Amino acid sequence: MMKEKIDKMLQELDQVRPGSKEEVEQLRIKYLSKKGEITALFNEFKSLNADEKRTMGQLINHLKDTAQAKINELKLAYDTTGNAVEAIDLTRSASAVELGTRHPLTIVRNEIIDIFSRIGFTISEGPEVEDDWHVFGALNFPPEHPARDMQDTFFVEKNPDILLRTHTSSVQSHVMTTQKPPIRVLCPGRVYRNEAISYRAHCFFHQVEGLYIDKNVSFADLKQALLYFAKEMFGEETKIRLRPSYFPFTEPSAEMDISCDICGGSGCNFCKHTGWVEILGCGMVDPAVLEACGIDSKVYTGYAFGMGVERIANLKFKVKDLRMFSENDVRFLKQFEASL
Ligand code: 2NM
Repeated sequence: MMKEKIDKMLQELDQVRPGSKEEVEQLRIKYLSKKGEITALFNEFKSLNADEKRTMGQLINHLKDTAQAKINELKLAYDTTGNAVEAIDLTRSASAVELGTRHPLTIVRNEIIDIFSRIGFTISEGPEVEDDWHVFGALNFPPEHPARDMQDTFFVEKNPDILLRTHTSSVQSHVMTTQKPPIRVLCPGRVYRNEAISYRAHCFFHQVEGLYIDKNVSFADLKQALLYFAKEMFGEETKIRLRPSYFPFTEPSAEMDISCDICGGSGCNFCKHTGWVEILGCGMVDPAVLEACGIDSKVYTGYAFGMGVERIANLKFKVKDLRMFSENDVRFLKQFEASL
């Protein structure tokens, strides 16, 4: 008789699905309050004989514990104001951790660094905010050079001039004034120029510049190093050509083209139907630069080169709008896979 009552209550407790905090409270009253059903069972229990007490005692205690635990659990579904809190499914497996990807400019920069490190270049880095001397003065830029104008360069302070570097050669000014030749450095980093932003220009971009100073460094050494770079970066069949150019810090100066690997030289939009695409500037370090940095230009010569990382990335990945590189759109960024 009592056993049946207990079993029935256990079954009810297992199946109750209260819809509000009040219904939970009613359940507590129904079973566990002074006038509750379980309390009534305890009163009934007193009139049982010793034998029955032994078996029923355990069952009633179990029922009471079960009811209490159930009600406590049901209460957790509501906050202090009685609103339902969202049930947490503890059995659900955790969502997979999504791995990030390297930024395309990082991928290209790392590849450039890797290629030149195999022929002895090491990395130097320096500040983005610089004084005039390290960006222009030491590098043979005359006082009236247009790059020194507010139109082209971002100034942080005037007199003395503090500015955002317009090329990473400023790092090489530091290296040349603080280290003795032989010097063989690569300077990757962000540079700033005061330009109107469009699909092909931004007010900041990224460079890798190289500098090699030693006794007997020649233009032939420069050409050989750059040919090696072009083949490693764009494939063994890649050809290079050098066109005479002008930079304040090098003499002679040249711009380097590589054979267009998009059309294979037959002519396309990318190479403007010339079969060649420009990828970097270079030259022999002007003796005036060496002297300004305290290096004897009668003993030492050097070559230098500089390239835009965005430019190389455009050639490798065919990105049409340069602004994509700085917008942090994950749908764009996720498309690139790094091996370095
Ligand atoms: C370029 C092109 C040509 C260059 C020169 C120097 C330094 F510090 F030696 F004077 N560093 N980088 C250089 C030369 C950079 O970028 C288009």
